[in-house]
Amino acid sequence: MKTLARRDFLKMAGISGVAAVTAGASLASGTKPTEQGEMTDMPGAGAGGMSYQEMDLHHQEGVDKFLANIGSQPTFWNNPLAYEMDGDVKVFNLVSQEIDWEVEAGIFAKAMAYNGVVPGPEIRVTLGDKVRIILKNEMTQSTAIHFHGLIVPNAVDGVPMITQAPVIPGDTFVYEFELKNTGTHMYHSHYNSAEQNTRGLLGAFIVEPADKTNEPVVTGDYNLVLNDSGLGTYTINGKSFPFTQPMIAKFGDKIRIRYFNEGLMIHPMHLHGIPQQVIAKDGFNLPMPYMCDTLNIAPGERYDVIVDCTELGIWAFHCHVLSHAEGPNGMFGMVTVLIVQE
Ligand SMILES: [Cu+2]
Repeated sequence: MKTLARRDFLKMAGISGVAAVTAGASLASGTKPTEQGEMTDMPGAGAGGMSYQEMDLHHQEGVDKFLANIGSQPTFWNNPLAYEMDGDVKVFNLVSQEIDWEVEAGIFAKAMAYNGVVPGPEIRVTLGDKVRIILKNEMTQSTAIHFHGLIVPNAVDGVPMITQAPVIPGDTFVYEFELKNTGTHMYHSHYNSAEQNTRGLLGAFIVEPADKTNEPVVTGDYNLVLNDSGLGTYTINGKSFPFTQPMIAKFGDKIRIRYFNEGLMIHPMHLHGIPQQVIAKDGFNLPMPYMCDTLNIAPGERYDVIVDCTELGIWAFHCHVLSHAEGPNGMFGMVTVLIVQE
């Protein structure tokens, strides 16, 4: 990931100087995680009695925090899981644990995570590969892994009481199969899933074709995992604005964005300034790619889009259910930007 100096960002934005902001008690977020993980944001609530100056200050604080945070999470967009070879089998290890996960700086939520990160690390393999995924459950709840979108033998479909026994605390379960279909897929819990998936037991599972001749040639490949509910806020890759990271591209770059919705709500993702070309749905390449500026992603869906970075600037990129993105205290939740530099 390229880094962007703050002065360059401001220069690109055409901002010669940002008003000095005093550190206030208020966070930019309009939503706060709770012990119960309930959504507590109330759009419009909290504006009562706030002057426009206070509202402007809170919005500014959020943007300043976002700028200060750029580059602080180098694995934000791609966090591949390493594997070991056992003969011709790629062996991946996943450990599920209950952890405190920092959704915003200094704000921790009760999460469930694979290998200590939300989302879990990306598994990226090639069509025809043989994989072994070893799950060690270190949580206080039972669990199991479902490989969402992959064509696998029924015995490794990961649905407790239907295809396997629950993986109880302390136990290990081994999933082994061969990759029979390509595309953008995911792995996630299929047990107490409204809680386990939204608290973080999920990750990208990408199967590339062995022959890449027909794959789009891109300068960047970004995973954008949407989630809600379990961590008490709305997240992109486990983080809520202003603690998301920007996508940074150069003029003329062509980038691929892979969307995943692991939450309980729909999230129409709107990129300002540049259209998105949708090339695949649920891992299936579309016979007729189409253009849009807002792409609705329902729970369980994946979409692949291409963005031609033909317009310079800092383009807001956010969920257009606006109560997932902005309140009287500023932007929060499912917000990031695409920066197209010279
Ligand atoms: Cu949303």
